[in-house]
Amino acid sequence: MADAGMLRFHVPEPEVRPGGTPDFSNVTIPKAGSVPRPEIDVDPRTIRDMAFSIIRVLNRNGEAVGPWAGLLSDDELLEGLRNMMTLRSFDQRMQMAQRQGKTSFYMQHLGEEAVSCAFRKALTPGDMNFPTYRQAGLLIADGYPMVTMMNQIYSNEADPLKGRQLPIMYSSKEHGFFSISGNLATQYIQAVGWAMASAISNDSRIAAAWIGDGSTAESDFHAALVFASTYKAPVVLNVVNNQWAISTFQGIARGGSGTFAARGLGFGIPSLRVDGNDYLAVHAVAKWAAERARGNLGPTLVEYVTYRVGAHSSSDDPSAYRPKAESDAWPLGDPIVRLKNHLIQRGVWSDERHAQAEAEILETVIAAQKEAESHGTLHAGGKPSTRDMFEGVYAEMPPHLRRQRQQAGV
Ligand SMILES: Cc1ncc(C[n+]2csc(CCOP(=O)(O)OP(=O)(O)O)c2C)c(N)n1
Ligand SMILES: [Mg+2]
Repeated sequence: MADAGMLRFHVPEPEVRPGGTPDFSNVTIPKAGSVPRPEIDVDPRTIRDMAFSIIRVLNRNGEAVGPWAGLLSDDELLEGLRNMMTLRSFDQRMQMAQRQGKTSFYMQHLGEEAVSCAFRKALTPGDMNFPTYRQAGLLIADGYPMVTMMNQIYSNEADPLKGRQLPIMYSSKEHGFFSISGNLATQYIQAVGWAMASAISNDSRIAAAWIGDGSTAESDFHAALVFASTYKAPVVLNVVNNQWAISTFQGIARGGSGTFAARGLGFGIPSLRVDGNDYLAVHAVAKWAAERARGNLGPTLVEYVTYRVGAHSSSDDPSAYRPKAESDAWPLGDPIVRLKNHLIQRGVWSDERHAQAEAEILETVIAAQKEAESHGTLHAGGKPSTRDMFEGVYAEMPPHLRRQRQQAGV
């Protein structure tokens, strides 16, 4: 019997803390190829169990199996591998640049490269992503110049945003990448609104919303689901569950819902979970969801099950809140290694070619870095002009800003 008069509330705790042995035995991993692929106009009530399973294509032997396999050619897969390797190499160099004081701040994607790189390939030019800081792969996979990204990271004279944004908070309309906002979950309501506007203007462009596990606790996430489901907005609702929200484990934001995908069920939104470290599975599910959106079938909620191997940001030390070897114990492996093994298994790749590609990519990233550094870094060389701070925000500059500009003498 409950204690009469003694009320308690419940604070979920991670299974293991620093010093403990990592344990993911509670993460149920279905066999690759075992989850069916429904028609895109499926009645969401008939696929509720998909919100509790995990769609996987690549098996332990590196083979692509099951109904979600077979969409990508050798060349497309090789390009996917190259994009993920480029993102990883880019991250390594920029993380190092942060340590060298060339930028104030950096956030990497280590272990999560497949999510954004594969998703990008399921979209059509003109579609609009509303990303967080953990989806630079959308830009890399779309051919956005690395040197432009670096110019912004360094806040140098060639920074396309002229020092008015945090480093890594990119923006590119041409590449379907809405300006990143540090205010998390705003991406969800904005994506749904953009998608509705696209439909209102009889356009064919769809939107993609992005959010992390932790940020689904924000009310914007839930408000966006109301609008998306009621109006059947042409949007793909992505939740990247990388197990951590800085030092808070995913169980806090997930609460009693079992999975993040299950959050969509109460709204009648088809909700799937996918192995976020499986390039082929991510791409196939993204394509399925994008086709639904473009076919006026409404939103799809997709939970990418992955793991944040690196620190949250350059300001974070994960050893304070999780066991050091936890990422090694993560049961879904590494996305680059898994795609590499698949390509070797297909007979179009080898360890030697991989090592060679790694060296070539590093060379390309270093060349871009040299070029960016010729335009300046945080504490050295060219900077955006002080005048830029006052431009480009208001159509007509308000009097207080005019006064400040005069005082600054620019
Ligand atoms: C609305 C809002 N609240 C708090 C923060 C501070 N903050 C920055 S990142 C972060 C954790 C987000 O975790 P998650 O959503 O899981 O994304 P991840 O970093 O794991 O990709 C928090 C709380 C913020 N940026 N915006
Ligand atoms: Mg997270």
